[in-house]
Amino acid sequence: MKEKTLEDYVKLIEGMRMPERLTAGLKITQKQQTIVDTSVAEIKDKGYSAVPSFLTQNQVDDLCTQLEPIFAVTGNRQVDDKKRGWPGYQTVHIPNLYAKTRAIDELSIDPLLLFIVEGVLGRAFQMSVAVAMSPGPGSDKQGLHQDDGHYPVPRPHQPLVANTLIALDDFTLENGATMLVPESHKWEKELDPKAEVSRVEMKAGSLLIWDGAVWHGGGENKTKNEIRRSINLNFNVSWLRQQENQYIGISREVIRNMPERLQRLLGYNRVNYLCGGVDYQDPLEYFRAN
Ligand SMILES: O=C(O)CCC(=O)C(=O)O
Repeated sequence: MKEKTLEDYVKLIEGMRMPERLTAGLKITQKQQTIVDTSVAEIKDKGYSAVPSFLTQNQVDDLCTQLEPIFAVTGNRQVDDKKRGWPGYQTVHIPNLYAKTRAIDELSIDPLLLFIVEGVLGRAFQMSVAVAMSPGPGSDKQGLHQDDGHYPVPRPHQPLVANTLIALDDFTLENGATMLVPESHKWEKELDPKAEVSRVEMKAGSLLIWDGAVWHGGGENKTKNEIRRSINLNFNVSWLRQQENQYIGISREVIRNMPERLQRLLGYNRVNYLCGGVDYQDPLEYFRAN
């Protein structure tokens, strides 16, 4: 690495700019803009929103084929965690997806998805963790939980996490369609066990997105032969730590070959002027040069 002179540093400091939005240059149709506006308003109000036909059946089929080796290692494990309220058979999720497959790269930077996430979290957001999920027959329901529980801040608070499920199979009451407690993202209190739970039934190809403060969980899969596959893309504000360490999880070689928008989404980006930079430089430029 070449040593920098005082002049180099002065140039770098003076050249510092706010990073562009992750949505910069993306185009959506008027119809999609209406979906974004409706979805963001619903998430603000109720805590979650479902977008039907987010993917076509061909896209769903393609994802299922590409992700087959990953779904092959999901399954049930027996849990005896009565204190946490998750006893029974719980499915094993598979994280660190970008290290294992290229199948979700384009999906992760889908314009409609990014505009909705930006509407919920604001301009500074990133991928927190990407997971494959496929609770099968015999999976018990999950305990209701919040996805932003690892950030110890008082509630209610501004949205810190926008979590999503992209359904690759139909979500039905029988196979465990997601349970959510409407408006619970506005609560100051802990979970109210008597709170009314809504279920989101949706067709394969739909997108479910929620504020990470909403109490929710997967339902029981009561079927004999249906799995409920989904891709879980979990975003958070980029001034908080990612749930999964993307810098260590994904090799430099894999990152190097990704589209720039995805590199930035995964954390190779600055927040405002200084945060996340290296030696006064945009981290992606620094990464490319070193
Ligand atoms: O499978 C679902 O519907 C929800 C999954 C979930 O909330 C989780 O695994 O944390």
